[in-house]
Amino acid sequence: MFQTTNALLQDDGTVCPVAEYTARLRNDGFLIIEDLVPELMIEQINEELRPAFRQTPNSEGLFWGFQTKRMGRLFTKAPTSQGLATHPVILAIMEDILGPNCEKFQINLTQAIRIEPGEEEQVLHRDDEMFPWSHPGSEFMINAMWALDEFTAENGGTVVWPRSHLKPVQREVPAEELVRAEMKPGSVLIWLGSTQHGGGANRSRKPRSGLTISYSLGWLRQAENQYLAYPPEVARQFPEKLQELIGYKVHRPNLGWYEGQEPDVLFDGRPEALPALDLVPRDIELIIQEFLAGKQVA
Ligand SMILES: O=C(O)CCC(=O)C(=O)O
Ligand SMILES: [Fe+2]
Repeated sequence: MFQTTNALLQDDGTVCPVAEYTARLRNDGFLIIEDLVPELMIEQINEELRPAFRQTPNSEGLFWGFQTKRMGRLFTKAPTSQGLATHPVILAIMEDILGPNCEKFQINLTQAIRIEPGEEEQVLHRDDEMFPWSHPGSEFMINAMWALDEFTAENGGTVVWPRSHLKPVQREVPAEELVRAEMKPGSVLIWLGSTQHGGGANRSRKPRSGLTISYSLGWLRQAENQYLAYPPEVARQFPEKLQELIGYKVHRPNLGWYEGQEPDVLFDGRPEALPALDLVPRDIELIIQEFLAGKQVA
């Protein structure tokens, strides 16, 4: 795919309307993109996740639920999910909304969520409530939920309160104001960190599985500790863009270095005695240069 500022030219010659997507996201607080990846890719991910789901116990907690399975570290458990994380349409949306407020955005977490039959509705929440900041204001997190099974109103399709990114937090909302995400495997539901939503109750007889990958401003703490989830010996196998997204590149200026270097030096072994480098953006370098030049003249 070829990226312009607000559209992506896709391999089949059609244009993907990123600007339209982000306009809807900013307006409604959420967006569903149908069939963004082929169902075959999702089948592959389901296959890769099968053993891990089998070993994962139900979560325990009033927020995470007792009839729900949740697991992280998805890029190793299901390597095919790496392609969801770096999907050009998703990255273009993140760049448009998060990009202006950071040097680079990052992955905040990966989580496969299987809502089992009988699970109750999750309490409505904003995903970014852990940050001491208020809304409406700028966004610092965005979530992408990929359907691994068909999502329906009955089986636990994510419950979203449209335009709630502009409203105070409210845990009880009249049912007619809520929408339930209904989508096929391969479709993705995207919502802002400030949009109020929750997992749906599963009144069906089969589990509902989804795969979330959330993204945040590159200078925030990540929810899932990416360096423990993917230590250097694991991350060195990943595509370069994914390495950057999980945090193996410095967020300029100076956030996240290792021995004063880009952390991805660790992929080449552990070199001794590295020189500490200025890991600052070009504009800061120029300010320092100008300041020093001025001092010489004086
Ligand atoms: O599983 C879902 O549909 C949403 C879950 C959710 O919002 C969360 O756990 O933060
Ligand atoms: Fe959530």
